[in-house]
Amino acid sequence: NAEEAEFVAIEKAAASFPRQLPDRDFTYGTAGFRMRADLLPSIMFTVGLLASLRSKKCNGNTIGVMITASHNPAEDNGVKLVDPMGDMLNVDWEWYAAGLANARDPEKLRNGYMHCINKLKVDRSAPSKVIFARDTRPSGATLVKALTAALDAVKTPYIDYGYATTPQLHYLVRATNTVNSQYPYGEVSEEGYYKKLAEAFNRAMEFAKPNGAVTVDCANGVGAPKLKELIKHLPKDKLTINIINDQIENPDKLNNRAGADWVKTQQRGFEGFDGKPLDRYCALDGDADRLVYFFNEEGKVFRLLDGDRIATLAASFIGDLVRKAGLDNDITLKVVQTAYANGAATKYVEQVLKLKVECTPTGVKHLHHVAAQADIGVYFEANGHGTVLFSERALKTIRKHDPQSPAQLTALDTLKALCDLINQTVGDALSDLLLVEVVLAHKEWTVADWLGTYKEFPNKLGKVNVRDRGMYQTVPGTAERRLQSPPQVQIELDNIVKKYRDGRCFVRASGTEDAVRVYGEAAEAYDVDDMVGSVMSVISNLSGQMIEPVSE
Ligand code: G16
Repeated sequence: NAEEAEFVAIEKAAASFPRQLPDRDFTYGTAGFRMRADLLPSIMFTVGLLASLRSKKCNGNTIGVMITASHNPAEDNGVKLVDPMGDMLNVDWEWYAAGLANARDPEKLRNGYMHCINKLKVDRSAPSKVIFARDTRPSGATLVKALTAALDAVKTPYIDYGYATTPQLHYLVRATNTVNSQYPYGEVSEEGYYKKLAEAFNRAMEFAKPNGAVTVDCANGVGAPKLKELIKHLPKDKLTINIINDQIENPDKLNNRAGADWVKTQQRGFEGFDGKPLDRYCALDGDADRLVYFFNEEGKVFRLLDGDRIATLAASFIGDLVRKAGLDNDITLKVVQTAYANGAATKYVEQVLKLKVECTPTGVKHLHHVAAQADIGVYFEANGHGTVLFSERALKTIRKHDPQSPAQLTALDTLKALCDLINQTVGDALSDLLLVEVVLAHKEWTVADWLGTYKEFPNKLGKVNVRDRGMYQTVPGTAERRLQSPPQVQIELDNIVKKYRDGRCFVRASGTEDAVRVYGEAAEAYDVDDMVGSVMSVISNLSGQMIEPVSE
């Protein structure tokens, strides 16, 4: 029968992608499966199976598969699934994704597949469709073969969008699934993405003067060619964008001493950075879903404007627009952060912007979920990953509002433009870049003005490479601020932290790398170095592993 024929096809195709590392269990982490690329083909195959089932479960709506390891080194790769409205895969399905990925032989794969169908109540005969794209990693081509082998085996039609940024794939998924709805998200093409952003940017900049040029470090990743395409669509007189680190033909250069993760964790510019005082720079990561700004002050003092800064800038500007448009009684804003948010940023949002802040565990999937419940939810991780979500309720209110003065009309028009400019599916470095440029232009601010809004607590983010990150578990409900196991680490950490004025420090396992991250803040910069260094030593002594220097 048809079902048995499908099993046979799956087993036959799966034989070409044998599972690696039989003694290790794979997990669907912070941003999907991520590891050394040579370990991934079998997982990619099972992701194909799950994407097909997810699409069937979602009434045949299109599901996205993004092949990327984002900020990780070039030899890694990864995969994440995108749900019909362009958001991350429903968390309830992550467990099933891991179950399939961990099937060690054909029989277990068959059982796992049936388990998904039965438990998730999937109608096997329902229609399905998948679209996928990848970043510039050379291993992507092999992984596409594993993915399409699975999709062919279960007869799920697909479209390969080739190279794309992660947010572009999220856009394409939502555009595909809303094409016949009352509010189509945009044209279903990469071109449509550029047109939507450029048109909204043009509207948002109608009454604003450009504020000099911005130079973008593209991490030698897929963001480089895609930003070049976007520039072709932008109005020439509104913004000058210079591009550096665009060497995608040299895979070793990806995220190597360049890009948003390097700039944020090292707190310095890309290799060779020599910015003139107050010249505006920013950096994308390997799949262009993160953005951080930076510049040199007089005397070559490096200054970082990270995700916290983008959140505060966006929240203050959008809050002002809501007020100026006369909508402050109807629409409220909320800011969503993680434990990595600088304490000074949180204080600024609560005390100066007078907005509510909520804290979630790391991972945009968590922040997005909470932000989506607000009228307008501004969410950014400190690493530059984030966006602003406008709820259906807020959009309706904005659309039907009747402005009472020319000033209200202008604010309302700019607000409407931002609703289209800001990616509603996921953090998007290209969309965020245009958002920041709009705000700086409207406020007539330099990067120094932006930096001057509040003074950050000195902070440091360190990383200890460990063999078994699974042993590091945080206490549920603490937004990853406290470790549950190994218990002695939290005890030692508490003893270390109390030695420092205004010290705050936490440890958590990375969901994207075989590493444990250590974040700390204190009143003095030298205290932070000392405190984070001591905590890293505790972990490396325990795990017998190498400490990766925070900075050189
Ligand atoms: C991914 C996630 C982010 C997360 C980052 C680091 O970013 O999308 O939400 O902050 O990993 O996560 P972790 O500390 O668990 O390794 P990206 O840009 O690598 O996709």
